[in-house]
Amino acid sequence: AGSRPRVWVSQPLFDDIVGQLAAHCDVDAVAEVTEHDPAAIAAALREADGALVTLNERIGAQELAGAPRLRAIANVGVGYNNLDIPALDAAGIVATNTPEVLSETTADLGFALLMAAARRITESERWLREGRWKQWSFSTMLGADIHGSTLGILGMGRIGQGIARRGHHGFGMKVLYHNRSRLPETVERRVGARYVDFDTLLAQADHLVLVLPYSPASHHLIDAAALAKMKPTATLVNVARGGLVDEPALADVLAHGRLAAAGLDVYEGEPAVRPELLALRNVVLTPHIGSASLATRRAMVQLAVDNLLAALGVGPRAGHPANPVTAKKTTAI
Ligand code: 8YV
Repeated sequence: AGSRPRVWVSQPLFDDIVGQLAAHCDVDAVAEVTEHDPAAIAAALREADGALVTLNERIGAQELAGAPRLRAIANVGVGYNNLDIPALDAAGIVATNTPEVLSETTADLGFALLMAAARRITESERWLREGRWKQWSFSTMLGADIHGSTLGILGMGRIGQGIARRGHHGFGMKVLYHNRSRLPETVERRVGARYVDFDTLLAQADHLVLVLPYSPASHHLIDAAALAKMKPTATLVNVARGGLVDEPALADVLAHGRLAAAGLDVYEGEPAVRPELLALRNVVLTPHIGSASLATRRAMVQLAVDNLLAALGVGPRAGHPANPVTAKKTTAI
């Protein structure tokens, strides 16, 4: 007892929120945005009791090897595939994430990408800016309808439910979903979605949105075989993790008219985006901004700070982080 925990904050976040840690902890905060650097992470964790990290930091057995004091890692983000949870469990380290606070903001972006891809919004704008709009024509930029179409949702957590509600209540869509487990009927009714098996979802969706966690079990779930089951007129949207999709296979169907369009916020090798995707006109690309509204990013950092203090046993809610994550929650579809 007596000594204050030492915490490492891996990225510049919001100074006023991160500053709350200083009331209870000695804070070692990184001042500049950095990419994943295993050696720097290992060095930073050597003396740390706790860490506040983002998806830029991938932490597993190797990074933990020289971190005898580490007790808690608060991830800023709902997805925590950057953390090796079994390795953290084995080392007795509590991990937390930030669910709920970002669900509606991410559902908004999912819908924005769906609409932009289906109605060819960014493609149209590029074409216009290139000076190619010489005369109005009846057949310019024909796309696919959103209202009244069939929306498929793969992964029916809180973000998926937000997308379902938008589609059902806002756009009169028929909403189908597939998930590792079926939702209670009351929830299905509230969000207006019907459970189907994976192949039915692929075959019937006019627009398919991916919002499931990434894990080894969901790696490349959308591969060439899955894409071949989709309608050639369909749109694919990914606001979850890039590794869910076999990107060369996706680029191939988009290039050859076997899938109409895609809206992607996440990439397997991000921040690198494959040249095959960059070369396509029928794909809308955003730089992992699903949760990027100011209010939501602030709420995420606040929740992560609260979780970290609680897990370290200091501050007003000492001992009970609201959002612990454990290995068993990472099973996939
Ligand atoms: C975050 C995300 O921006 O929550 C997630 O899973 O991917 C994003 O909302 C990211 O995790 C920041 O670390």
